[in-house]
Amino acid sequence: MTPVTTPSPSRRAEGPSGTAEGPGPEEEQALQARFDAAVAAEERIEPRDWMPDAYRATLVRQIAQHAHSEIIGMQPEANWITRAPSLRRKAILMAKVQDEAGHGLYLYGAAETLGVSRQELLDKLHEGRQKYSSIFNYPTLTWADVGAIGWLVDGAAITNQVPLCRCSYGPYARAMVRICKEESFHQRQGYELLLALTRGTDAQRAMAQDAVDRWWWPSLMMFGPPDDESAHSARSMEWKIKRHSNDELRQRFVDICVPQAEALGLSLPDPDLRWNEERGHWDFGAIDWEEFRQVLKGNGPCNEQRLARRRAAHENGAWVREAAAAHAAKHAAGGPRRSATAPAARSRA
Ligand code: FAQ
Repeated sequence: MTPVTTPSPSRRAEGPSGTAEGPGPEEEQALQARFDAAVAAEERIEPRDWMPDAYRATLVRQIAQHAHSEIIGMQPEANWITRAPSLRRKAILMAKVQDEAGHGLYLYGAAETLGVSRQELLDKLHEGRQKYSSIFNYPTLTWADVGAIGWLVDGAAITNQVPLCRCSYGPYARAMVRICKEESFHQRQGYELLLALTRGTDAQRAMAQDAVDRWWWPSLMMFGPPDDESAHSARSMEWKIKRHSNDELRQRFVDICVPQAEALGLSLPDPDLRWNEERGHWDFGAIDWEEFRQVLKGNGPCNEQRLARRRAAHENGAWVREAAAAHAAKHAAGGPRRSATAPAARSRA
């Protein structure tokens, strides 16, 4: 884990000469210089530090999109919880889907440190004003899809997210450390599930191959548009929010997957995949970016269904949020404390 630096008070927005209106132009220049120096020195930017508005906005955009992906990403796999083939598989899948909800919580929490509320972000998701990952707009047609999601989707997520543990913004970087640990279990359970299928009957092997055929290309799209079309990459890399470009990470993922597919006894659906001795990487075929654009526009196979389900879940959960708020308000007003009653309850037991 990257060491956490304590922000120097002089980087804080509320400096001794700060006014209610914020810093004047000269002070702002000095704050900008300090921010740039902190980023260059690999220090962490913390919530109370001064930061450029565009840096804050970029983080809110990326973290919100990431958080939304985690909670929308619960749906495709949750579709298989009731039909998992054994109690063991059901327990594993339930734990995984719950982990994704937890990841959403850490990430909404990280976004809140930037001054946006969770409600505001959820409203934007529900109104289609903020994105979530394209990958979750594809259907899970068979049990093998649960394995393919674990192996490929979680695998792509880890490849993309391990460098985010070194993101310049402290709360996001720290949330990513825990998320990546959990994601690597998810990836292994997917691989192990596929391994069980490929060692099974012909029908099970065919089901595993079919799932990999359908999830391979959408997984490559998770890394975002090619570098020359990526609107935010250059700036995000300067700010050390992103550490690698979309294409670099996509290539890293392909290089990791090819030998793993071989070990599984599965093929990847790309006739142009071949080892390039000169580059020291696997060459791969052209991605259908038109499909990616259509999914982002809302025209993927499951976009409507995913958002409708999310909105319904939010509405159905209103009573839980209200009850939790009422409970918190009661305790804040000095209501009964659990610690006062617990010993008596224990002594009666
Ligand atoms: N889907 O300029 P760039 C998971 C948008 S979590 C949808 O390259 P950037 C765990 C992008 O937002 C998966 N939109 O953007 C799990 C921007 O639009 P905007 C999510 C995409 O931010 C597993 C526009 O295109 N992971 O899987 C996509 O520099 C299993 C231009 O793109 C993260 O969010 C896409 N694939 O780079 C859960 C990781 N790609 O905002 C359940 C953190 C791009 O201007 C089950 N995020 N766009 O309207 C990132 O690393 C970056 O945001 C990228 C995009 C790499 C996704």
